[in-house]
Amino acid sequence: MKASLKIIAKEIHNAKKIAIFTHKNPDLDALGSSLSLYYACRQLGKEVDIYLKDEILPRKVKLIQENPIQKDFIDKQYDLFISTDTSTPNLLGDFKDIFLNGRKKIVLDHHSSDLLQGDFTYRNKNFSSCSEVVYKLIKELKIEFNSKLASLVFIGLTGDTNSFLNTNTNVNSFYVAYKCIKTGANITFINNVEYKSKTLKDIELEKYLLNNLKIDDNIAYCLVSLKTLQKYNAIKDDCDYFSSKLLNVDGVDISFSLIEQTPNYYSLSMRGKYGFNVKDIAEKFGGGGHISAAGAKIIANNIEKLKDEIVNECKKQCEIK
Ligand SMILES: [Mn+2]
Repeated sequence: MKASLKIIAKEIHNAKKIAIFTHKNPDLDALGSSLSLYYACRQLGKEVDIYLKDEILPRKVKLIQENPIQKDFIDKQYDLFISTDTSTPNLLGDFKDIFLNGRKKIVLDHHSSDLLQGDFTYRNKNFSSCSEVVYKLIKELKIEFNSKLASLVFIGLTGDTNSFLNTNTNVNSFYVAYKCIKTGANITFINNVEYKSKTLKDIELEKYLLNNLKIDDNIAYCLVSLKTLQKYNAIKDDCDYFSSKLLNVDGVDISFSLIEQTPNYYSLSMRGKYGFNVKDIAEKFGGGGHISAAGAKIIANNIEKLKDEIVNECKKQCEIK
């Protein structure tokens, strides 16, 4: 059921015990939105826990500073389950069934697909990040927006807008960023950790990207096999920015990276310039996301063949445009 943030704030006020969930393979918005909500609920004096199975990368732990996330669910007879930044049930990973069976569920999101529904759902596609949704909710909760909350909201914002460069960046992104900075979000620290802390391994991977990128008309892509990952002692997450970086090339409208995470299991990450819808392409491969930033997980046994299929879908999408 669709609900206003006013009604959701009332539900939070009425609850004693709250559990918060977000999507697996958490990005900065998943962490920023769920953790800012966690601390906001704590400020209200609620008994609150946050659950996520995934290991958080050291750089992300450094960003969020404290890590209260629990891996194992404890059934405390919660009054309320809240999910942030999650569009479909499967993205809740191991907590999917637990969440779906919750006695009262709130869904806070900004994706356009709406397969995950709560008893109270607030989903606003006009926001570039779910952290902006949480910012608005914090205002409704009438609690102090302090520097800790501001830093977490800003982390989500900078993540989902790619430092305010993605086409989803809009007046609300800058408005909330302004509020965060005014409230004391430590943007110098956040920018240093997120954008200016490359390791030598990162530089080697960037060299790989620059040496191996391919351009086909207005489409740019890079393939990374498991063997390559192993050679660089890297994991998929180390290459997450490849697709964004490829979109910076003049004349390129759609970019993607295809990374073999485990044998024959591929992670597709796509980016599109303004007017190019990569969400529809990702959906053709079982994934989803936003118009300008989307992805999918694909099982395949031939990376070249899979790449050709993706390039073909990109070309079709350019024709539709
Ligand atoms: Mn998001």
